[in-house]
Amino acid sequence: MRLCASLLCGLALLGPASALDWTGLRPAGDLASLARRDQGVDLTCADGTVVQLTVLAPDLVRVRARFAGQPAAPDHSWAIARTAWPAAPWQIHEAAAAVTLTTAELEVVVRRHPLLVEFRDAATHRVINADQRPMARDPQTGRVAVAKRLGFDEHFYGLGEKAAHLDRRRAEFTMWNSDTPGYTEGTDPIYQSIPFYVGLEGGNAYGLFHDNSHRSHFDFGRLSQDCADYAADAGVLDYYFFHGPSLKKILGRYTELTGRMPLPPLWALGHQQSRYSYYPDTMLDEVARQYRAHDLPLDVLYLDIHYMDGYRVFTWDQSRFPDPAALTARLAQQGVRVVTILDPGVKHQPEGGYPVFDEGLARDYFLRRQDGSLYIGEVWPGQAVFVDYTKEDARRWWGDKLTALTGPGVAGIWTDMNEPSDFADKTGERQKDIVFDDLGARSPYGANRNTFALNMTRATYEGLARLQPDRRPFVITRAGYAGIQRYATVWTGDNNATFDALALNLPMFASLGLSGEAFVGSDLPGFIGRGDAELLARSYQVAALVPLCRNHGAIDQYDHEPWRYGPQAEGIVRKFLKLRYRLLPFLYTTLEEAHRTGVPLFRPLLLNFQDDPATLNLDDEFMVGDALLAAPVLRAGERGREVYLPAGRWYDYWTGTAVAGGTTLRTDAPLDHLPLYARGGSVIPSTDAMSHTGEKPWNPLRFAIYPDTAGHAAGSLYEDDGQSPDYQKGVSRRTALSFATGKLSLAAPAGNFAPAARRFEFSLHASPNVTSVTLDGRALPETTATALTPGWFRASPDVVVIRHADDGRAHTFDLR
Ligand code: MIG
Repeated sequence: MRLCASLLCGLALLGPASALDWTGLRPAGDLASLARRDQGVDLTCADGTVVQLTVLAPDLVRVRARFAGQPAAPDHSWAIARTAWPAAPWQIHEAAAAVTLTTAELEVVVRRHPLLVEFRDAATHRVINADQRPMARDPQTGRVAVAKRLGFDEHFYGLGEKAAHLDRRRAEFTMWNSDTPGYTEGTDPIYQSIPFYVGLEGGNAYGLFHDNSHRSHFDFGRLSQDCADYAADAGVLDYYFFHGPSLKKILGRYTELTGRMPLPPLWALGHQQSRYSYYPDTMLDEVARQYRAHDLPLDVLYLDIHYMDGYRVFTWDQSRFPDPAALTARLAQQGVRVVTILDPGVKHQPEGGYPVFDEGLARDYFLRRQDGSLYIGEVWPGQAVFVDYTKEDARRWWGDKLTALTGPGVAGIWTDMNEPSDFADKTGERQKDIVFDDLGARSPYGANRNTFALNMTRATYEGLARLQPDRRPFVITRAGYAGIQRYATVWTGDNNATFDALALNLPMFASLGLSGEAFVGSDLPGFIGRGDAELLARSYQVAALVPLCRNHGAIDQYDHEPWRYGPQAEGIVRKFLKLRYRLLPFLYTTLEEAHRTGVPLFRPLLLNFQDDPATLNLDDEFMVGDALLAAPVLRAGERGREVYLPAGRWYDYWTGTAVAGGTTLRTDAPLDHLPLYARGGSVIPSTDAMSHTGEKPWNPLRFAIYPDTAGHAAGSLYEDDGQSPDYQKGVSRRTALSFATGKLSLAAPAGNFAPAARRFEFSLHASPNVTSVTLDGRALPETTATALTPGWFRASPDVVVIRHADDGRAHTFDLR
C-alpha cells in the first residue's frame, strides 16, 4: 500500500488516465450497520456509503456501491441478459472485526475498519481475492475505484479485444471504444470494451466483471508491484465476482449473466470474401465464378460502402447495382450469400429526398446534444446523424429498415464504424455533450459510447430475427461491449497485413473467447498494406481453424483473392480451406458447445490445461475445442518451430503418428504445412470437402478416434438444420461415441433432427494388432477403402476403419 502511495507522486504526470491515480478519491467509511434483503445484505458505512452484496448463485456475488453523496442510479445495464436468479442459500455472520456472507461456494468477508472486501473459498477458506484499500469515489468527478491485492503468482486474462499478449499481468488497459486503423501490439484502447477479466493463481481461477460502461482503466500490477487496480471515470461501482476454480465454469456463469452466443447459420462457418469495395454487380458474379473455377470454397461475398447511393444507409446505388435481388439470386445458385455493410451514420439531408433521415428526424430518433441541437458528425455520407439505439422504438424502426437489404436477398449485416467513429474527432471529445435517452434516464455520453455498438447490433440482430423468423440472423460488428456475443460476430477491425499482426491474432481471439465472445476472426491476410504470398499462406493456416474465416482488404490494396498471389499460395489456401470444410462437423459441434456452455471454440491451451504452468502465457499455439492443437508459423521466413504439447498422448494430425506430450518438440513446417495435433482421448468428426457449406449433406461422416494413454476416447457430433432457429426447440441430433479397451460404443442419437441417410466411418488410431471386428457380437466382414459396403478394413499399420450405415440405433463394436 505504501508502495502504491509513493508511486502516485511519480504518476501524477500521467493524469487520471491511470487506474492507479487515487488523487481525489474518497474511501468508503467504516462499516456501521447491516440490513438483510431477499438475496443479500446492505452494508451501510459511517459516511453514508451503502454497499450491496447480492447472491445470484453460489458462485456469483454482486457488489454494488452507492457512495456518500452519490445520486441514486437506476439498476439497469445493457450488458446483462439475466436479472432473475433462483434463490441460492446464504448466511450472514457478524463478528467484531468483520461480517461474513457465506454461500455454498464463497465466503465474502467484509472487514469493518477500514472497509475491505475479501473473497474466500468456502470449502478451504483460502483467500481468492481481497481489497487492498477501501473502494472509493471522487465526489468532484464521480470517478470510482477498487484496488485488489496482487498475488505473487497471479495471472490475468480476458478484457476482450486488446492488442496485447494473453496474460495481462504487468500491463494496463483502457476501455473506450476507438477506431484505430493499423493498430499494433500495445495500441490501446481499440474497438471493443469488455471489462471482464479472470484472475488465476496456483491453478485456481476467479472472474470479475466491472459492469460500468464509462471509460475505465485496469492495471494488473504494471504501475505498482503489489496491486491490481480498477477505476472508471464515472458511474456506479458495480462488479460481479465469479468463483471458479475452473475457467470453464466461470465462462459458463459469465455467459449466463451476459448471455450466450446464439448459433449462427452454418454458412457463417464457410469461407468469406470481401473487399473495400466490390462493384458493380457483375464484379461479384465474376469473383464467384473465379472461386468455382479455381476450386476454392466460398460461402459469402461482402458489399462494402460503395453499394449505397451516396453512402446513404438502406439505399442501393442504382447504376452499380440496378437489380440487387437478381444478383443475390444468381449468387445463391452458386451457393454464395451476400452480406452488406451498414454504418450508423445517417446522411444529414434536411433538404428532403431521403426518407430515412426524414422519418428518423420526425420521430426524434437521432442523438441530440445537451442544448437540444442534433449531433451532426462527419462520416462517409458527409454530415451524418446517429440513431439513439437506447430507444426501443428507434431500435425497432432501424430493424424494420433492414427490409431494404433483406428484401433483395441480403443474408447478413456487417455493422462498421460503431465506436461510433466520427472523422471530425475519433476520440469522442466533441461528442461529450450528447445525451442518450437510456430508458428515460437521459444519461450522458460517457455512459453510452462503449455500449453504442451493443445497442446498434441489438437493433440489427432483432430486426433480422423479426423480418426473417425462419432464419438465424448473422451480424458482424467492429465495436462492442460485454454481452455483444448475444448479437454479433466480432472481427478485429483494420489490422495490418504483417506477420506481427498475424501473431497478434492468437492472443486476441483467445482473449475474446475468454471474455464470452466465441465467434471471432480477422481480415485475411490483413486490411492495411499488401501481404505477400507467404503471409497469405500462413494466415490461412490459422484462419482455417478460426470461427470467422474472412478475406478482406482496404480500398488501396491490390486485389487479394487467393489466386492473385500465384499458384503456390493459391494451392496452400485451397489445402487449408478444404481442411476447414472437411472439419465442418467438428467446427459446428464445437461452436454448439460454445453456444450451450460459453466455452469458446478457439482456445488458448490454458483453457484446457489450466493446471499446467507452461500454458500461463502461451499464446503462439491454440486449440480448437479440446481436441485439436495448432502451432502455426507466425514469422516470415521460418520453416519450422517449437511446439509445446501438454501432458498426455497426442497424434500428428497429418500422419496419425502418436507423440508423447509434456514436452516441447521441434517440428518442420515448410510453407504448406501447419503443425497440427489431435489430443489423445478425443473424437473428431469430419466429412468430405465441398465448395460451400450447403453443397451436399455430410456423407460419409468420419469419426477419427484417438485413444489416450489409457486406451480411452470419447466425443460427439452435433447436427441440426443449420439455418433455422428450430434448434432452440430441440430440433437437433447428437451422436455420441466412446471407446475403451477395444470396445467402441455408439450411443443411440439424441434429439429429433432427422438427417438424410448416410454412412459412418470410424477410424481407430493406435490399433495395430486388430485382426477381427464384431458388431453387436456378430462378426463384421472385411471390406476395402474404396468399396462402399459396410465392414472393416485396415487403412494404415496403425489405423482400423469401420464402415457402418447410420441406422439411428446404438451399437457396440469389438476390436480384437
Ligand atoms: O474508415 O467501409 O474496418 O473493414 O472496409 C473505413 C470501409 C471504414 C472500416 C472497416 C473496414 C471497411 C471500411 N471501414
